[in-house]
This record gives sequence, C-alpha cells and structure tokens, in this order.
Amino acid sequence: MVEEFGLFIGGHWTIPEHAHRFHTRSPSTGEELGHFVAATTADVGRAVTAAREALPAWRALPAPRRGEILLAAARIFRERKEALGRRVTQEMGKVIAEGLGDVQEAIDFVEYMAGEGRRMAGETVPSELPGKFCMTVRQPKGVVAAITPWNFPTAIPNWKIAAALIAGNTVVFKPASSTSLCGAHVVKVYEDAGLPPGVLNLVTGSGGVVGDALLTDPRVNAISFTGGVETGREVYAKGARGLKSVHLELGGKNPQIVLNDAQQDLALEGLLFGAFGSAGQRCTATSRLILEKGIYREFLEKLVARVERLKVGDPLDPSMEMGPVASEDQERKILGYMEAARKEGDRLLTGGRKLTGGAYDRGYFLAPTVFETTHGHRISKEEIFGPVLAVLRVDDFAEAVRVANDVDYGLSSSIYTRDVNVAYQAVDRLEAGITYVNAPTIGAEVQLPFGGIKNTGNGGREAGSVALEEFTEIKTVFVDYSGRLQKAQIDR
Ligand code: UN1
Repeated sequence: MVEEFGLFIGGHWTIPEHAHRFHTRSPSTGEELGHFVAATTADVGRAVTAAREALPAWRALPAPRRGEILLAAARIFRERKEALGRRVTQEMGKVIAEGLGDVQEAIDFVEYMAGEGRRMAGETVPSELPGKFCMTVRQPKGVVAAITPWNFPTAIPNWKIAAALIAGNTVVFKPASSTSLCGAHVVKVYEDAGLPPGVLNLVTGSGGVVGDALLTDPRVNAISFTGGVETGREVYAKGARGLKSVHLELGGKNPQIVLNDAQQDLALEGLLFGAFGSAGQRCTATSRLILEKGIYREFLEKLVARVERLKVGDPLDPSMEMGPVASEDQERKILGYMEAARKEGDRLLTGGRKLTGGAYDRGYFLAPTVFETTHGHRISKEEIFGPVLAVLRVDDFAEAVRVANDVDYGLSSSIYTRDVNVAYQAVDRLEAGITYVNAPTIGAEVQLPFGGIKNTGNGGREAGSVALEEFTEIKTVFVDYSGRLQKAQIDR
C-alpha cells in the first residue's frame, strides 16, 4: 500500500498546486511506500509563518499543560508502536526489533520530556543587596527548525520536537527525504494528540531547497540538526550568518577496546550488536575494534566465525540479525570504503561484498565485513556508516587509548576489562561524549545527555534534562522589594 502525504502547515495537510512529488522506497524490496510533496522555498516560508503565528499562544500555555499534550502523543505512539516500527523497518531497513526500538525510544523520550514540563528549573541565588530577589527562568527560543536523518526516523525527530515543544517553542520539521513516511507519521501522532495548529509543521523535500530555506529564514530562531559532518559545517555556517542558535549532532568513529583480561564472550556479543546493529548505520556504531595483543588471534577467530553466522535478509523477518543498508547511495559509499581498504592493503577477514541472488537482488544487502587494518588507513579514521568493522592491534592499554583518541570524532566509546581501575582510567581519558564499560558503543538511554566532542558536534547535548539548554533562553530576573533605589556595586 502506497501512502500519500502533503505538507502539514498551520494544522492542515496541503498539497500545493503544481507541486513536485517524490516517493520513498523500501531498501530491501524496492517497493514504493509513500508519495510526498517536494516543498518549495515559498512553502517553507508559509510553514515558518504558521509557526510564528502559533508561538504566542503556545508559549503562554503553562508548561505542565504542554506536557499533557506530549503525554497524549506518547500514548498514541505506544498504541501505534507495532505499525510504526514496521514502517521504520520497511522504509529504512533496520531489523524489526530495532524498528520497534526506534519507536520505543520516541515513547521514552516524549514521556520524559512531558515530565520536564513540571520542572523546567531555573535557579535562585542571593542578591548582594537587601530586599532584592534574584532568579532565572527558562523561556522558549521561538521557532525551531528540526532537520533530522534517516537512521532513526522516529526517535531522533522526537528528541528534537518534544524537547522544543515542552519548552514552548514552535517547530518546523524537515525529515530526511528517504524516510519521509516515518516523518509524516510522527507529525500525525502529534496532530491526533491535539497539538494546536501551527505548533508543529512538516515540510518534506530535499536538503538543498527545504533545509536551505529554513537556515536562511530570519524568522527561524534555532536549528537542531543531526546528520553528516560536511552538511553540518554548512548548516553551522548558514545559521551563523543569521546569528541563529545552531545545535549539531554529527558523526562518530566509535571504538570498542577489548583488553587481555576482558570477558571475551561478552565483548564479542557486544561487538556484534554495536558494529552490525542497524547495519552499522548509527552515529554510535562500533566501527573500530581495538584489541590488545594477548588475545588478538583468539578473539579474531571467534569474531570471524560469529560474523559469518549472522543472518542477513528481510528485516521484517524476526529471525534476521541484519537488514539491507538504507539506500543505493549508502551502498555505493560503503562499497567504496571496502575498495579503499583493499587498495591500502588492509586484510579482509570476512564479507567485503554485496550479497546477491534471490531476494538479495531486490535490495541493498551487504555482507557484514571485517578488515584488519593499520592505524592511519582510511577505514581506521573515516566514518563509514555501514556494516564494516576495522580491527586494530595494540600492545597495551596506553596504546589502545592513544589509537582510540586519534580520530576527528568523539561520540561514543567502549572498553571491556575486568579491572575496575583501568575502566575508570578509560572513563577519564577516552575523548568521547559517551563511554561504556563492559557494554557496546550503542544503546544510549533518553534520560541521559547524548552528544560528543571534536567533529561530532558543536558542544551541545540532546536528551537528558540538559536537552533544554538547546531549546531555551535563560532570562535573569531581579525583583527589588525594598521600595527604594538600590545600586549594585555602588551601595556597600
Ligand atoms: C544515532 O545513531 O544517531 O545509542 C542515535 C544509540 C541510540 C541512539 C543512536 N539510542 O545507539
């Protein structure tokens, strides 16, 4: 069944006259899934107008009331979890357990943010003068543009939308074009939850047109973007011109370190999930295995045997462990990295090719791949965003940390060891926004901050209560109840 969606502007689904259309397809079967409008600059302008107009009433609504609407949305996400999870799997290709997980992460986050409506804390601090009260309160930034990727087509839009909404902002949402169906269904949930018209608007289409129009519209106050580092730089530069608040969540090159004393089977299961979950298409995916020399051969042998048994196929089939990669572009890019690895002399241990024959021929299926590489080679440094694991051999913990840190990214990291001292030293030294001990690089929970350092972003964090930093302005308030003019710094 092919679904059709227009733009959602000011509370109405609209298909502008003479609209250009595009569609999304399943990366596992090639079947068409949805038809959408390629919004023009003028359409985006109308969406921003709607968001502007809805702002005064929405920001005036007490935050706990806004929270009630978010809770209603969370309930609907829960009711539709099965159907939405299937759509994630159909449109993006991750296996069904992970498609459902994507929706669960949205539910968790929307519920969590609804609670924030009864907190949204500022601070009170003493004044240097008598009869004077000092405090801070949080106020919305205004109109927020949420520009989101295809790899978590339900969770990541909600990380941005729910946080922006609870803080009293209104939103124009642009999903990745290849997962527009998931994006449209997210918006429908909020519509059905009773969100007032104009508070959340949907503009589908390309980054070049729709993204650009959002970045250059002076009425957009804040941008929250998740995607690749090169696009991130452009988003930052364009936002800077308008002095907008820009939050960026970009790539990763996440290491899993396994030391000689690690519980090997645990480390192996974690690695398989971290490296090949979502076919490696997570910002948090494990793309480097850093192995201490004492267990190097033994661990690699087990790893290769296990990777060769991974079941790759129809992501809707619950017995499959990996589905296709998300698009032809993705496939080309990942095969390009395999080629680069071969050229640099990296040793292929397993995989390294497109899967063909039977149902594989209808989609973008790649074999889970492991290369032994040398630190400095391309696959040891660049984000691949696919099911390709680069293995690096190190002499000891100190070298493991040096190698782990010697990349341009710093999102997630993981270490497997039974030595608690070494584990904490890793927490101190690994240059990353997230460190896991005895757990894989993926699996962040919504009540904790999510984000990274270096080229992974520009300092902000999503999720957790600190997510509100990206979506609120701090107002400082002085109330002088002394009844006379008091002069700070002068009256002493
Ligand atoms: C991402 O890949 O952009 O920790 C987000 C995880 C998920 C979120 C990943 N909860 O892997």
